[in-house]
Amino acid sequence: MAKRTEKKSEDTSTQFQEYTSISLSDAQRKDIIKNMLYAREFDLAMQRLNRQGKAFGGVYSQTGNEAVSVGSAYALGPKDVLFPMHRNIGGHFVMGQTLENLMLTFLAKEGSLMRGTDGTGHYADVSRRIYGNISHLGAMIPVAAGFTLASRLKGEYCAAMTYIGDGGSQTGEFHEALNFASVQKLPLILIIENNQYAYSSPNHVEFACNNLSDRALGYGCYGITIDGTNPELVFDTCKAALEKAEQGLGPSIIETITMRMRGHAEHDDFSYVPKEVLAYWQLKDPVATYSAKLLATHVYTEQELQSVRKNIIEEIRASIDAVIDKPFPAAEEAFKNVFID
Ligand SMILES: Cc1ncc(C[n+]2csc(CCOP(=O)(O)OP(=O)(O)O)c2C)c(N)n1
Ligand SMILES: [Mg+2]
Repeated sequence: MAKRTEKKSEDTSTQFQEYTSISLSDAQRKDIIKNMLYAREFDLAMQRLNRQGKAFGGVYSQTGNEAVSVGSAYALGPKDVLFPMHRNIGGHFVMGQTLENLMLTFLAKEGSLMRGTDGTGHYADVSRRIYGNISHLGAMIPVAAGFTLASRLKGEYCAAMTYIGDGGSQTGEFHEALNFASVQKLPLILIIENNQYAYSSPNHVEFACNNLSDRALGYGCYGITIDGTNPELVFDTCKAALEKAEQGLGPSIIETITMRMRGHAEHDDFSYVPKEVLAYWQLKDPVATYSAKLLATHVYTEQELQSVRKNIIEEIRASIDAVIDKPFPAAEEAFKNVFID
């Protein structure tokens, strides 16, 4: 067993990971950090490809959101479905999406799941139970609720997990879907990703309640607000919500508190975000703090974790090389699968 090393007094890297799940095995913890690393490294690769003019359209960084996207999707049962949003690349990896499919889609290449017509992951992959991203702003919540109702009408059961931002939580569709899902007691898990900003608007100009999960009382469903940087806390909270849903107790709103560490998309220099706020959240970086926790608890040695990361970086590099010179779709593709032939 590796020797426990003395923690330096200025090392704050583990202090934010105090919550530990009692239901996760070490093998599952390894799986969680691996998916978080895929998410982080994919994100960094997209930022680079955007600067090189190769990933165009919106590149919405999810750096800082890995504990939410991975911890939540990891809690899903084998029949449950995922409706991810623009900062949930981690969930795609958890559901078994391949790097090749993601790279083809995000680089808008011919042969991708969106036939090259989209570069921000608005695809559905029924075989992997991924349905999304319909819109950034609330339109996905009623569809996810409807998906669970359709299964019920067919005499089947599946829960749906979907996501909305702090800004998107202020739309009419949020209210209509939550109200309907609560009345029907649908197995809907709504994760609110409160990353402090909706584009350049901070929380205090978006809503006046203390916590966005307080709204659950008004709908008659469950609501909780948690730290969104600890994947084990996110996992356990989602598992508990999924269990309630399966018992017929209806939807849950889980507000996860994180920080958007970059601009809304890569074109935005986010100069409106105070530097000291970013510095505070940098200390809570979910990938760094969870890595530190897994080292401190001897789930991984430093060398093992470094090699996991290195292999992921190499895999991502290879997937870029395999896809980058593929053609874009023919212009006619843009006219297919629209409302009128
Ligand atoms: C009807 C409509 N208005 C505006 C936009 C542009 N838009 C997309 S996401 C977004 C802000 C979303 O903020 P939030 O819900 O907090 O999610 P975040 O991007 O912070 O994760 C805006 C203004 C849009 N897509 N649709
Ligand atoms: Mg936001």
